[in-house]
Parts: sequence; structure tokens; C-alpha cells
Amino acid sequence: MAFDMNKFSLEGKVALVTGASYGIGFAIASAFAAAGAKIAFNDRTQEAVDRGLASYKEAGIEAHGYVADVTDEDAVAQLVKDIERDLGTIDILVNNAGIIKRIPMLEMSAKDFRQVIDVDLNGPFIVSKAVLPGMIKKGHGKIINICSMMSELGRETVSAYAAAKGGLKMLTRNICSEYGEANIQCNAIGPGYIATPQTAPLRERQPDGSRHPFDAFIVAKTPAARWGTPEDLQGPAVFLASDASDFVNGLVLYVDGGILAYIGKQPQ
Ligand code: NAP
Ligand code: GCO
Repeated sequence: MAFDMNKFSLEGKVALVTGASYGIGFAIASAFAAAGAKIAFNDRTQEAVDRGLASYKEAGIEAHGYVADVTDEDAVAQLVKDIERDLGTIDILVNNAGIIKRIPMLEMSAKDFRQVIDVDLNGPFIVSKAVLPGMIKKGHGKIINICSMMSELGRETVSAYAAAKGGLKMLTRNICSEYGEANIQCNAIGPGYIATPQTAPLRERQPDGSRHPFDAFIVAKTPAARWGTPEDLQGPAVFLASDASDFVNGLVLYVDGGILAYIGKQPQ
């Protein structure tokens, strides 16, 4: 049977990538634009949106930027209205905006814990809830949640982040379960350790010029023997946003250089 490569095209689709003025979101939105999609993104401040718009322009991409905090239901409702007015109904949503607080659990305040859950878990709920009615009416939709290694694994200092990203994995499966019949595919990408501003503190050089111990630890823990780049996530994101993945639903696609497959280096 012949295969139509156009199934990977996003020509004419409207995509909203949250928190995409730089980092992983910017890379995913840029890939969507190359595949033919119209790009909308949001960030919390006008300053961040303006910086993002300048980066898209420099990359030759005509993106539309909006100020909206993903934890604010009214702001998100307005965001979706504005995108519908400017570009049309949203076909593809990437819940990318996220924060992390690396604090040992016994030192973490409930306020800090709640803030991480609010952005990383409540945010995707709020934005998905706002775009789903348009998708259902249109008869199709793709939601891609950005999960983490911490959707599967724990580690010291990231209790709130792990709780949120583990929850986001189950929100992914639940949206699939609840709206699959409406031709909505909700999947997730679970990036491994990716070099972005979020992970910069884990890669800082030591005063003597040597690698940060966590940096060396991650390279040893990754069969690919390197940190990932935002570009590593582009192909998987285009796949999950395209018609080529129409029967893939509720999946977390780990893009981690093999971390989850690996028990770790043997002692020499
Ligand atoms: P990043 O460099 O810190 O970028 C996160 C983006 O989200 C920023 O543009 C940020 O804007 C925005 N944002 C934060 N809070 C927001 C809010 N309440 N409303 C709207 N936008 C908000 O992070 P990244 O490394 O690209 O990560 C992107 C996503 O991938 C996150 O969900 C992260 O948890 C996940 N992830 C990252 C890695 C990694 O290794 N880097 C691995 C797995 C998963 P401001 O700068 O203006 O706050
Ligand atoms: C951490 C990291 C996480 C990871 C990522 C792994 O402190 O463990 O910063 O944010 O980068 O989520 O998938």
C-alpha cells in the first residue's frame, strides 16, 4: 500500500505552543512552522513575548505572540479567543510552559510546592480545557503535553516537579480516554536531560573549570552519552502533531537518548 508522506505535513494547521519564546517550546514551534503550521505562543510578560517574536522573526518565522499566564483561567480564555480571531480554531496544542524548583522536600514550603503544581499540572488542564471545545467542534485535535524523566523517576530535590509531571502523564491518558472518541489525540513527550536555561544550573562549570558533577552524572547515565538539545524534540513533536499519528493516543514518547532503558554504568 502506498504511503502518503503528506501525512507528516502540518500545512494550514493552527498550533499554540505555550511558553515558547525560547527553549524547548521555541524549537517545537519552529519545527511546526517548517512543517507548514501557523504559530501562536504565549508567555507571562510582554517583554518575554517581544523577545520571542524577535527570535521567530530572526528564524524567518511569522509567529503570533500573546501575553497570558497558563495558570490564569480568564487570561487563557482570552488567549484562545484572540488566536481564533487572528488565526482560526486551534488544531494543535503543546502544553510546554513549565517551571522547576530544586529544593529538598523538608525545606520546601507548601506555597512553593503548590506553585510548581499550578504551572506544570493545573496549567495544562486549564489550557486543554479552553481549546478542547473548538477541537471537538472542528472534528479533530492534537494535544501534546511536555512530561519529563520525572514522570517515571524520582530524584532528590524535585518532589513538586515529579508530582506534577507524573500527574501530567495521567492527565494525558485521561484526555485520551475522555475525548478519543471525538477524534482528539492527546499524547506526551518525555524529554530526557535537555540543554536549556531550565537545566543551566545543572551544567555550570565548577570554579576549577571541571564539569558540574550532575553534568558528568547525566552523560554517564545516558546511552547516547550526551545532553539532548531542543532540536532532538522536533521530529517527535511533528509526528505527534500530524495526521501520521492519528491512531497514537495516550502515549508518552520518551525522547531521552535511552536513559529509561539503561540500568547505569558498571563500576570499572
Ligand atoms: P525553560 O527554558 O525554563 O522555558 C520554559 C518556558 O515556560 C519559558 O518561556 C517560561 O517563561 C514559560 N513559562 C513559565 N511559567 C509560565 C506560565 N505560568 N505561563 C506561561 N509561560 C510560562 O524550560 P525548557 O527547558 O524549555 O522546558 C520546557 C518544558 O519542558 C517544561 O515543561 C519543562 O518542565 C519540560 N522539560 C524540560 C527538560 C529539560 O531538560 N530542559 C526536560 C524534560 C521536560 P518565562 O521565562 O517568562 O518564565
Ligand atoms: C532535574 C531537571 C529536570 C529535567 C527533566 C528530565 O532537576 O531533574 O532539571 O527538569 O531536566 O525534566 O526529563
